[in-house]
Amino acid sequence: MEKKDCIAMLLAGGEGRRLAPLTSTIAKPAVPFGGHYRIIDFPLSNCLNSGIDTVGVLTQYAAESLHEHIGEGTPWKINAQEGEIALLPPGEQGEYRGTADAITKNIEFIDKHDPEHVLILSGDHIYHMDYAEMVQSHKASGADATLSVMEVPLNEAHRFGIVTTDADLRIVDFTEKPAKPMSSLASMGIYVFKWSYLRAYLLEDADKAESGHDFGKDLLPLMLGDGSQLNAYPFAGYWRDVGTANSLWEAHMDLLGEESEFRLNKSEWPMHTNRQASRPALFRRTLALSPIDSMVHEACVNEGSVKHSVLFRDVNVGKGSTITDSVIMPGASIGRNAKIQYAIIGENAVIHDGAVISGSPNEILMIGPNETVYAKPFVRPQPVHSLKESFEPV
Ligand code: ADQ
Ligand code: ADP
Repeated sequence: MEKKDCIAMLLAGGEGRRLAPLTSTIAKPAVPFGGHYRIIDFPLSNCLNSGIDTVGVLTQYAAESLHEHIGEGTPWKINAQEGEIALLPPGEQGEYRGTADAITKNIEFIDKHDPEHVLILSGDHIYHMDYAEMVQSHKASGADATLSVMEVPLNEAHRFGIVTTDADLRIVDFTEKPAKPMSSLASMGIYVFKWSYLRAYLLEDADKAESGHDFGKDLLPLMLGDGSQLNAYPFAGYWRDVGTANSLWEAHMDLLGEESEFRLNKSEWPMHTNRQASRPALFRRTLALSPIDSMVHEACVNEGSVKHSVLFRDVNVGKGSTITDSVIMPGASIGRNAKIQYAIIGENAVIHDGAVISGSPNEILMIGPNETVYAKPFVRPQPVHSLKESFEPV
């Protein structure tokens, strides 16, 4: 096989516990985003637009949801003949114990392509990024590894790997998710390594009983401790880790308004997914008139009132229902006179007439895919004491 300059390995196997119940049956990277897409479409489209034609996708938790979405990878292929988008679930060597272990267990795949550099990506970020520029900076500096970094709000810094650099952008300190962050320069979880260098570290780490086999917790601190040259690559664009309900909700709100912070589909940076946009949205005659400050996608039928929200395709909103500051995923059905605010409603969920789902800006409520919500809270029957008490919805 022809030697590659750079291939990408896309980590997509995490459980996404903080996004439960949205991730109860699907992997976090398969969660719908922005009307047409799933989160993993962002790194996959970035690869295509950056000229990276070989991508290994590491799947584990709810892998089928990603395998079904990605298939042969045709929508993200630069050229039908060259390169490959390969699905790499755990094989005979057993489960992926951490992000680094997922790469170690696929050394054979990487060796087959014989790359000079390997780009490690995460499946749960919303951004447009030209990886070719990052790889270029990595080559120019001659670093062993280059980490993409950006400033995040200090009160969120505890969610990230935090780096300190010297004046030449060489990393002098890295702490994974510090309880009390001293700086707000965050690692974006996007790394470029010289393959020969990373390969040696992966093999060393594999045998360590005390290691969690994770890039952020184990490998990067070890490399830094050994005096390796790790450089920072500052990223200036829009980037969000959407691992929590609030961050996923905020990234959707960033799409709205005239001054939207993030535009999904730029002509110079097209997004690709596995389905074509189809039928238009339908607005029946409604008192509230058209949706305000919202994105409404194809085949929606809206008879209610929609404000500052994102409706994915095939969403139904019945008469008298109000939807504000919310995200309604594909196929969700909202009955009549329901009230939804500050919420994320999962794919194909069914919200019955009169149901109220009311969160707040600090507490976004999530309803899982295919879940049903009734007007009155349904309380599961207590252990049977008397027949009369049991099986009665309260
Ligand atoms: P986290 O986002 O917490 O922090 P992690 O949970 O390791 O990192 O997830 C990274 C990616 O790897 C996700 O896409 C996840 O699905 C996937 N993944 C997790 N475990 C996996 C496994 N066993 N097999 C395959 N894939 C797996 C990381 C870094 C931080 C950095 C943030 C930026 O550790 O330093 O600041 O990303 O978001
Ligand atoms: P999730 O955390 O939603 O399960 P992943 O499966 O991708 O998502 O794993 C992320 C890792 O971060 C897990 O090991 C989890 O224990 C850890 N983690 C979860 N919540 C936090 C938090 N608030 N701050 C730091 N780490 C966290």
